[in-house]
Amino acid sequence: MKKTFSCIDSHTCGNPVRVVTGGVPFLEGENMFEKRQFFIENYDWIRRGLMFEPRGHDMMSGSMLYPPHDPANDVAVLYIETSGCLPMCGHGTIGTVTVAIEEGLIVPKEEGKLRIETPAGLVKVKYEQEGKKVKTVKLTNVASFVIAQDLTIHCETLGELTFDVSYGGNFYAIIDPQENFSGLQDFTAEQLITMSRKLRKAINEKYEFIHPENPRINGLSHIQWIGKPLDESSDGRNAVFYGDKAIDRSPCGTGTSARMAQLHARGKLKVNQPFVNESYIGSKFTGEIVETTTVGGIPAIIPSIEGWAMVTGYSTIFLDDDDPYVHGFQV
Ligand code: PYC
Repeated sequence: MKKTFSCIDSHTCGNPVRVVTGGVPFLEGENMFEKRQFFIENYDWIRRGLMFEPRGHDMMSGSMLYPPHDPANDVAVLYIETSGCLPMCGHGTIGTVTVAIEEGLIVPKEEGKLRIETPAGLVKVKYEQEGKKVKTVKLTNVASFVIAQDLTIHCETLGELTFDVSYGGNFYAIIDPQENFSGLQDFTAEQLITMSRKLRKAINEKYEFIHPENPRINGLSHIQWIGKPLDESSDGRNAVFYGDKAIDRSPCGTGTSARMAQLHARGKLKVNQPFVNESYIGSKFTGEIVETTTVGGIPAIIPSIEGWAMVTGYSTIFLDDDDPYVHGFQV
């Protein structure tokens, strides 16, 4: 059997977003969270084939568009990545919106605005265009909150590390500079990846993290290393580890949301105070706390994230059962 997928490729601040426009499967479910579950159980081979080598690579991520379940919304999105199907992906949303608007995949109900159903909840978007090009995308993310502070874990390379765990659409361990960690600027991506993989496993064995309103969102998926910005005018810089071998090339939308929730909880970031966050490669998102709220009784913020994306090309991809690597591989 040979399946054909049409894709429009893009990148958000350096991190890839492959929007699958043809060949997407029909998904059962009443909402995007249930559809994500159905996809994982029945069609994960599509994600693996389109994301992993030889058709993708360690950092590859993407999305599929579905009709909204609530007619007040514009579209529903499934996120696919080397790491799995995230409940929410910020850079993925910015890339998906850019592709969808520039390529005419969505006709917005209201010019310059979109209401997007994600597995993690409703995400509202504003975008600005110059001619046909989308110049910026600003998303208002799901409620983000700190679930644990000052946890400790032993890192083989660095020794004991203290970290907070914060949710921004995914659960992040945030490792600030401290006695045993001078900051991400002193480490190569390879070193961060090797340490992160072991740390995530150790943290998940020692601690449990469950979303208070949706227990099916659980477990630490990402590690966020903090360090000195490359540009002195920026407010922060991160290196976000995801999947098994990836450091986000963008400042990570859900990671920046989690970081802002953590800074707010520690009294270091106020509502409406812009937060310019750099990625490992120095690309930037501007974040802001729009308002405060609670999630299951836990103090939370509603963050916004603004960034840009570029469409890089079209691809038609075959998943052919005659190919021994039809479902991808990682080395
Ligand atoms: O931008 O939210 C994000 C993201 C998650 C994983 C990679 N990027």
